[in-house]
Amino acid sequence: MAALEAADNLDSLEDARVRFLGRKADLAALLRSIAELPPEEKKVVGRFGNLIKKELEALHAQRHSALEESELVHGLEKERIDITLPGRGLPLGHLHLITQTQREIEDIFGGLGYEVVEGPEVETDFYNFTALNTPEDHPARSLHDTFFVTKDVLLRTHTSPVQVRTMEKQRPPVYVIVPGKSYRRDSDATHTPMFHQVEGLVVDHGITLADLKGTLEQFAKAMFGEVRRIRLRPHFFPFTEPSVEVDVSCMICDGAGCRLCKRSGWLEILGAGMVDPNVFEFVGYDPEEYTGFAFGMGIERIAMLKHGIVDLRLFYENDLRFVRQF
Ligand code: 2U9
Repeated sequence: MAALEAADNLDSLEDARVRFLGRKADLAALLRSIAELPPEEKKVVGRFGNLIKKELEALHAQRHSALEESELVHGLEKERIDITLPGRGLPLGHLHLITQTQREIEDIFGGLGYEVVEGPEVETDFYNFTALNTPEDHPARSLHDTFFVTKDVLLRTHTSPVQVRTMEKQRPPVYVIVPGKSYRRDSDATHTPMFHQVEGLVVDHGITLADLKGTLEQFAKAMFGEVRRIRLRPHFFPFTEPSVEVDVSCMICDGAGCRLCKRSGWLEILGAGMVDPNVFEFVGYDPEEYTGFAFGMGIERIAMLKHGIVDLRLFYENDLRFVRQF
């Protein structure tokens, strides 16, 4: 009984059980020997032997459940966790500034009811140039300016072929913006061979240059601030007539003139114009029934102006000190 009491864990309790209650214990031997005792001793030894055995077994059972309970409590205590501690944070990346800026532009035009459309980056000469009213001898069609895959297949130089494909597929009204990568054989501080554009196209009854101006003014204000103004300067593109370049009032000096805007008070943000009737002919729209406007902007340029980034190449060097700032 002292050995069972002294056991302070389930292992030493089991040792004590084997020693005093096991098949090889003195008590077991005593109980086995009863058969050979004279009849008058059998009764006494049998009664006391079994009494001792029952008492030891009862004590063992009691100690066993007590130790089991305390080992459980001890184990739970050891495994206790403080659920009020803050969790370990997982390092989480974020979208590249070009993607963020693209999404911001998409959201602004999305709010004006435009649909976002995407298309192939490898294009045919027809969709990239011919259908966009670009003459056979235009410099953009030269090996010097465009990445050609074969004589008739090339890397698109703008996202405009997607608008051509869209018009082939559906009748007006068309209100779409087309974001995506474009490719030109150009590489210096202000040009990379791959860059990102967002272009827009509207075709409907009675669309005028006033609709274009109002739309781009709303865009400039949403992107660069409510106080911004825009101005349109005459320009030329093969696919629009008339064509314009669009400036926004400088966000540093608000038009007064500073280093960023080279004293002019204005910053060029995009090109635009009324869709040339020849383009409508190529996709089977009646230019007597419909008019439309189109515009195009470089996402890199918009992001640089908005965030004061001075070198285009920073976007593609993957230096995390740059990338993490936005
Ligand atoms: C169709 C008809 C007309 C898209 C247009 C521009 C003017 C333009 C440049 C801005 C900077 C390209 O990224 S950039 O170098 N784009 O100035 N883009 S109008 O006109 C279209 C497009 C499709 C069917």
